[in-house]
Amino acid sequence: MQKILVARPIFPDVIERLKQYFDVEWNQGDVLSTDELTRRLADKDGALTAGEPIGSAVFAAAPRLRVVSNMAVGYNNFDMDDFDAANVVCTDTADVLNESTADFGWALMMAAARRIAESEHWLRAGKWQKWAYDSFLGSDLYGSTLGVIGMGRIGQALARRAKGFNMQVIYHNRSRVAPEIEAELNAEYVSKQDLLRRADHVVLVLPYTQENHHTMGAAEFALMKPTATLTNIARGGIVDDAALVEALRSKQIAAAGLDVFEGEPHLNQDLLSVPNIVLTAHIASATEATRRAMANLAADNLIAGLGEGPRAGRPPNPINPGVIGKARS
Ligand code: 8YV
Repeated sequence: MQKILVARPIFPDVIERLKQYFDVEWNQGDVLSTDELTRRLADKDGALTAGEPIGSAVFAAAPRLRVVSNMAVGYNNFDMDDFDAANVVCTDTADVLNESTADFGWALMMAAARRIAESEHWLRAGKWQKWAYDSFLGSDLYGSTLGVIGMGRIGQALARRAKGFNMQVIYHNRSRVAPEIEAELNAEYVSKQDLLRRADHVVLVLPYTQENHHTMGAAEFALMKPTATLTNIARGGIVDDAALVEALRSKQIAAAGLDVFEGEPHLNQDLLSVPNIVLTAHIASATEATRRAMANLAADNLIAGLGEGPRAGRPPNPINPGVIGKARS
């Protein structure tokens, strides 16, 4: 039997599925350090990960490793050049999380715009004595302009929901999406600067890459409306968190919703003392059904990638399909 490592606690029934095909080592404890992960992968043929950094140092120590299946749509934890050089297949769980993640983007955006977390903290602190006309005045979503940066599958799912809110949708992306998608979403392609100047609510749904590091920093916040909100459901590092703290404190923008952070799970502590921000712990895909679908898809990718099961040799979500079937180098 081939050997695999499941690097994180996941649903036990998914582990049982994997055991039908593999000799499974399952880490049910803390997140493995890179050294420990490397050590444990030394005799493995495959791995199921959720954000662990993997590149040439791991491959040098793990000569049998042929497939790494990430339980995520984002794979910025993988060094793709190293995967390609070593002929290691990697896979993601794209698509099954689109709708849950788009729902959550709206939840954060609405919470930020309508100051839900701020009001709740105040209420829980026992400060509510009377109704007041100017308590927690927020900004409307209905009839406003939604600016989506990153118009991939999740960005499109998010934009599709804007219709019910009668919002104008503008977007920025590496490249324009197909005209029929623009028409369906009633979305206008604009430059990043235009988007920041015009949008009432900016949502980030782009992958993290070196080029996207600090896509939103001081210069960008300066372009936004003082009534605007920023929501990040993409990756930490796309927003300069320290600059965001300043923009929120100085009321350069009205509010923010963050599900992802630079250096998470360790946060810039200044974020915690800013009132006009909603903070969640990287849970945009976290519904029971979606996390199950992600775990099962990650298992399917590993089973098929390692030549087992009904789709042997054809993993559903390969990121680098060109290396499938090539000998490890
Ligand atoms: C994952 C995510 O749960 O899919 C992604 O890219 O950000 C989340 O849905 C998380 O990355 C753990 O792998």
